Amino acid sequence: MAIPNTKIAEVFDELADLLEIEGANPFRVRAYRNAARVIESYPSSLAARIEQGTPLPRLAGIGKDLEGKIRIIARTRGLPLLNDVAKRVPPGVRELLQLPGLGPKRVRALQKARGIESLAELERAARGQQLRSLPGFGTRTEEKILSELSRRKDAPRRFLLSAAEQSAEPLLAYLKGLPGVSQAAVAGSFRRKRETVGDLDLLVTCEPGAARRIMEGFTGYVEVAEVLSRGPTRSSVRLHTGMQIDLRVVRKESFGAALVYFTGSKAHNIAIRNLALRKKLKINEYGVQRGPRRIAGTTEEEVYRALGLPFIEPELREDRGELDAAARGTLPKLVTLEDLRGDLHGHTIATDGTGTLGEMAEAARERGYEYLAITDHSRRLTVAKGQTPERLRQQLRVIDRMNARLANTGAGLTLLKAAEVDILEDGSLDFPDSLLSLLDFTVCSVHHKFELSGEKQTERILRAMDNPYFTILGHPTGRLIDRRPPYAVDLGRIIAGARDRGCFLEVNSQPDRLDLADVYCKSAKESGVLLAISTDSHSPAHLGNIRLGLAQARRGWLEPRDVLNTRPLAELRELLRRRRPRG
Ligand code: DGT
Ligand code: CA
Ligand code: CA
Ligand code: ZN
Repeated sequence: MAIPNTKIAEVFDELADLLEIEGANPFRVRAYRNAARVIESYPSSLAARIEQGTPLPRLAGIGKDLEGKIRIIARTRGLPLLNDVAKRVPPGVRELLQLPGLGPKRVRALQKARGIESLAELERAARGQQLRSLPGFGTRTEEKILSELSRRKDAPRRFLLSAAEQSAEPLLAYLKGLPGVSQAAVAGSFRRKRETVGDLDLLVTCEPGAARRIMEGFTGYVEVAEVLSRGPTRSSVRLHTGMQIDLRVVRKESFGAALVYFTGSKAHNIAIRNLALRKKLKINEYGVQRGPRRIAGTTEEEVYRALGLPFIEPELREDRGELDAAARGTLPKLVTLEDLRGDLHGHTIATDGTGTLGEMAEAARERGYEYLAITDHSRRLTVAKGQTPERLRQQLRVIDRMNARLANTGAGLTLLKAAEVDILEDGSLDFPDSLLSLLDFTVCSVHHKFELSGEKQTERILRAMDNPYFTILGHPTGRLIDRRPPYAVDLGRIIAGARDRGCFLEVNSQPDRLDLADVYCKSAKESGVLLAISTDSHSPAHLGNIRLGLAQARRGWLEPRDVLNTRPLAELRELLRRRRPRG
């Protein structure tokens, strides 16, 4: 599998960070950072081109030298230069970078002026009030560092699903490539696609006698920072990213039972164990037994069948009614990536995106989409270059021309004319109806006044929904996972309000938003409110985040019919228009 552009960009970003900490020439640092931005927003896979032997496109600021490095990264997933630099920077210093608010500049200052080379040394210095006098720091920074350090100690660290993927996918590929490995899978919360993951639980089966060498291969993986335990069938390591991994080698005839057990959740496991007891069966990670006889264990299907149940998708295994539904034959047929015909939330360079209209369209076409909505920001959001009515009108003309061209070339893609319109404090929308009426639909979002009381915030959004040009509520709670709590809002009333008015709710796929969260997706579905699974892309590459919103939707039991963007274009247009005044 070709390495994605975002991963290539990460290598350059890390290189830039480390060089900056070392005090390298600022132009050199900037060149790597610039390369990272250009690469991550390039709409198609550079590594795939390299694999196919297609010449690389001309990329702004990327000359022969950088191109050579891109080729090395694409081929080896690494860069010798980065390894060299990484060896020169102490690992403790690299860890400092993980604290929010500590970029390479500050890390360099800490190291140079205070000799701080680890989190422990940082804590000592902050407690001794030795940071506040550093240029660019101050009392507040010092306090923030202390509170962040104590937060990390209290809360066991969890990783965003997207970050967990970056550890899990290459490791899984590596394990599959080890001699003697037959099957390998990630279980645990990662497989259930929870929005955050505590640790990764890996399972492999192997040929007889290979277990020991596989364990050696695992603990010798290049990303391993620390081996926590090592045994013949189970080992644990911590990667440089901080992610902990448990690997278990299981027998082929137990793979299904182990997969069920270690996929969990714990609550689901307990529920199926109770069900098994009622059926006079015994279930554990080795298999299902009736008396002395083993009746299942090789595959998950077999294990569930032994319990009298159909296969239950991992995303549903949370003991939220899935066993009853399975027993009654009413499990949802979950929406899949193939069901999604387009994306209803994307930004361009007209506001805070990094891709042009053409680049966004090309990326959507490459995904085989029927439609992509362009939803640049409305004027209030000045930090994101929100568009004036004049600029929006201009953009609509460009979209018309582009659609004509797309139609002529038989691209099969239509750009939808939309905007992400701010919901103002009084519940009015940031553009006049006369302008909104020119759009195919709107995504309406709260971007300020997060601190309103629950009552006021709920009223504000419901009032906005009263406007017939309100179509989809964008990122409905405003939360940023682990960074910003949802604003106070009564989602029960919002869901009922959306149903009564015929509005839709968004499942925003940004890795740290995933908003609406799974349980609210389920209540919306049960109320008959359709959801839009959207990326809120700010670059062509972000269109790929759709898998994360999809995961949240599947955890919310959504089927294709519950999702707005499974509709073919003509049907979608009908739905988007249904609240509007005729004429
Ligand atoms: P995480 O890592 O906190 O994101 O969540 P999980 O679900 O991956 O939990 P983890 O890593 O502690 O354990 C993996 C699976 O192993 C878990 O989903 C279910 C199973 N498991 C762990 N402990 C227990 C237990 O005490 N009882 C049962 N029945 N299953 C357990
Ligand atoms: Ca886990
Ligand atoms: Ca675990
Ligand atoms: Zn947006």
